[in-house]
Amino acid sequence: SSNGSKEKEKTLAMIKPDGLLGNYTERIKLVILEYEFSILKETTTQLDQDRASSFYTEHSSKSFFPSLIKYMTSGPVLVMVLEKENAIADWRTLIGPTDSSRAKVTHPNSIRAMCGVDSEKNCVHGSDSLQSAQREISFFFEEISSDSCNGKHFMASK
Ligand code: RTP
Ligand code: MG
Repeated sequence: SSNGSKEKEKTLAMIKPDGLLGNYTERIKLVILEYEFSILKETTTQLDQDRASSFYTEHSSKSFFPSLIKYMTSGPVLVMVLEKENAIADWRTLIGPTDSSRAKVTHPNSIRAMCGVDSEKNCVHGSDSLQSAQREISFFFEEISSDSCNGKHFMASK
């Protein structure tokens, strides 16, 4: 900002089904706290096919999409809103590259190296941009948005 103060940023972090199943939650949260993120909100939820497909809609035409949806619906996920300066990029750095088997070689201290398995089962998610972070936080935590309050449902009830 113009006065040089450092502004906090929010990102959406998720522990995917393999992370929860493998009991990695505590270890991942230790990393989160060690790197001085604040956990503003968290909830555990089971995604169904529609919600998983909607969350990963950008990948709907990819060959790996059916497998991704099967994976993401295979058990509950833990979603968290993390906050700190530069949260979006810092969380992406901490989780490491998409392919966990490669992460174990190139980024051995990353979360995906610690608890992921391969290019699909990589145990965690992080928003990849400010726009994604806003969309994904709303997806899980602000489902009754101000838009819908001001939209046709609200108007129709008048
Ligand atoms: P995420 O969105 O989950 O944080 O992961 P990412 O940005 O590192 O990777 P992205 O390209 O957005 O892919 C989303 C998720 O799809 C699965 N995937 N499988 N089999 C494959 O080649 C493949 N590629 C991606 C992974 O679970 C990946 O995190
Ligand atoms: Mg992604």
